[in-house]
Amino acid sequence: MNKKASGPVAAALLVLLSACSGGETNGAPAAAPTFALRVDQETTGAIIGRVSFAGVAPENPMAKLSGDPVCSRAHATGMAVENYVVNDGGLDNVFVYVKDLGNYRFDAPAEPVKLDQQGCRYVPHVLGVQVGQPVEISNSDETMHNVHAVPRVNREMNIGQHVKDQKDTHTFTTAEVMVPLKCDLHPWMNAYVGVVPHPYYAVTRDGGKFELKNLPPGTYTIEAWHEKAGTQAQQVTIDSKATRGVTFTFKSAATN
Ligand SMILES: [Cu+2]
Repeated sequence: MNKKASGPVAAALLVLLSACSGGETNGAPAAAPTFALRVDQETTGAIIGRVSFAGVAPENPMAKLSGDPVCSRAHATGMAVENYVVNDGGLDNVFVYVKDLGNYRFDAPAEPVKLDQQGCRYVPHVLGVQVGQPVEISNSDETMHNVHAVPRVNREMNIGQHVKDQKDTHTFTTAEVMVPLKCDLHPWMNAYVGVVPHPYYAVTRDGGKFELKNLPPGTYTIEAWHEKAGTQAQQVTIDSKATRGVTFTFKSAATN
């Protein structure tokens, strides 16, 4: 009886052990633990790119600032929201990043990425941060804001900033492109944070320009995200010590 029972018990134990070690259940030995590479700085290349904008950008709506006198005083002639920021035919506030870097490991920088509330708007409107890197959130206004992140995979965050010069720090724990932020007190205020597990990200500026530096040689999917115009991706091969030019062209969501 004991001998008959030992068969299934032993098999169950094997399956359990195998599951715990993350290996196969078909009897093959468990795969060796994966190890992450460090980037060899001697061989890195770079991408210098631009996001251009085809056509005429839709006019950005004006924020209804009248609900808060501090906000309306800060913008005597009104303030448009930042849906489309086009300079010299280039689209700014596009988050560009390497989507599939591969098995590299990076320490999260201790230096915080900064997000301020100035004149009842987020500065910057689009930002990037590494997983585990602190985001320092500040309030430069003489009014109350709250910073409310509504992520899909990260933990929700809602920080009230009641007084001028209040500072708080938040850390996103999981990669997520993009995490929307909003202020529940001022409905026009929003921002977007791209959380990535590596340093290869940029936000376009000065007419759609961006750079991704110190990339290890390889073939990558480069994704470009814009809050209204959508997302585009392209494959780019980076050779050792080489710099590649990359161009994306967006158009208005209304004409897609
Ligand atoms: Cu606010």
